[in-house]
Amino acid sequence: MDKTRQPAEYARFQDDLKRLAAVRAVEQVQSGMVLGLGTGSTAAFAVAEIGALLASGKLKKIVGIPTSKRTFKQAQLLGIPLSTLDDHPRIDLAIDGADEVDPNLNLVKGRGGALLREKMVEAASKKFIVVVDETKLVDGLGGSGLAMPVEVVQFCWKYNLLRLQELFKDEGVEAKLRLEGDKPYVTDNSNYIVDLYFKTPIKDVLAAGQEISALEGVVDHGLFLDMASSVIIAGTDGVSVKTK
Ligand code: ABF
Repeated sequence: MDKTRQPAEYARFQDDLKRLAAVRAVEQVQSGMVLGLGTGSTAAFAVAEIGALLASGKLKKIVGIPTSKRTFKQAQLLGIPLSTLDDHPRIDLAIDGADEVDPNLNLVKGRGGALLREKMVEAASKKFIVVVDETKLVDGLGGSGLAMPVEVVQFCWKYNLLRLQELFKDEGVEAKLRLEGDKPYVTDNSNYIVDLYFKTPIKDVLAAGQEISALEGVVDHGLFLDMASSVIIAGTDGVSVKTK
C-alpha cells in the first residue's frame, strides 16, 4: 500500500490498479468464447471491458456465465449475451477478483458474498485468471485479519458457527454470522454466511478446507485452492503476472 497518499486518493488509485489488472486479463478473451464473469469491484472492470469490446465489434459471439445476480445485471445492461452453467457446463475462461492471494496462488474469496457461484463457475473453467491490486497479496491465507467466509444453510447456521469456532479454536478464530443491517445476509442461493476471523494465517489450508467442507450444513467455503491458472497483479510498480 502506498502510504504517501491520502485514503480517498489511494481509493481512486486502487480503482485504477483494479482496472489495469482487469483490462490485462480481458486481452486473453477471444471471439466465440464462453466466459465466466466474476463478481466484485475488480471483476466489474473486466465485465465493463468485455461489454465495450463487444459494443465496438472487436469481440463477437461471446457467451457470459455470471457468478452472481449483481454481475448478471451489470452484464445484461452492457448487452453481453448471457447463459447458465447448465447450458454451458464447460467454460473457456473465467476472470474474477479475490480477497487474498498467497504465494502458491491459493485464494480467499467471497467477502462479496458470491463465493458459491464463483466456485462453481471457476471450477468449470478451463482457465481461471484472477485479477487483483497489490493489497490482496498475503504470505498466508487468513492472515489479513479480514473475513474468510463459509456459506451455510439457514436451518443450521448456529450449529455451524459453533462447530467452526470449535474446529479452529487453536487458531483463536472468531466466527460471526454475516449481517446486512440488522438481518442475516442472504446469498444468491438463499443461504447464510458465517465469517471466520483468524488471528494468524491458516497453517494447513488444504486440511482446513476439507474439515470445513465435511461439516453437515456447510455449502462451501471461501478457500479457492489450486484453482487459479494465473494471477494478474496491478501495483505501484506496474502490472505483473504470476502463473503456476
Ligand atoms: C469477488 O469479489 C469475491 O470473491 C471477492 O470477495 C471480491 C473481491 O472484490 P474486489 O475486487 O471488490 O476487492 O471476486
